[in-house]
Amino acid sequence: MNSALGTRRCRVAIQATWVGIALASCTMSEHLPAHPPASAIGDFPKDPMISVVSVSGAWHVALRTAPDQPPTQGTSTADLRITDVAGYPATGLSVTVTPWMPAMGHGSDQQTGVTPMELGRYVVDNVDLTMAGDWSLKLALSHSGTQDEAELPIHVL
Ligand SMILES: [Cu+2]
Repeated sequence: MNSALGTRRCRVAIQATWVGIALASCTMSEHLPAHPPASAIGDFPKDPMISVVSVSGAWHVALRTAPDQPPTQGTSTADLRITDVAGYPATGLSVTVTPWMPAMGHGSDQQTGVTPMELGRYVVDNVDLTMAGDWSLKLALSHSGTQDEAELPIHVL
């Protein structure tokens, strides 16, 4: 028995196992994301749909939406790009986002998830706009213990 050959066979078998696992996980991932992770979403429109200034005046917030801008009824992803008054990216903010329909006094059943990205960019998953009409995204912004708010009006088609 050639032991070197035996070792090689074993190594090939291990590699084949890993390839099998990799293939299996690739196949599985095709079925996963109804809501892909924020980090996987790159395609927002070049121009923001709207830009607002926070209540205190400290932050400028630009909103983009995907897959449609303006968003259609259903679940969207929002991209917030936040800068300070001098135009520098606002990194390290704590951001929460609540969809709200002011005229009807209700929000949505789903909770949004906010993922901080590079350069003052915050991607908001699971923005569930359950009806057509006028909504607003209510933002709570917290930085170094200072609280602030902003509101982004959205007309949902
Ligand atoms: Cu409503």
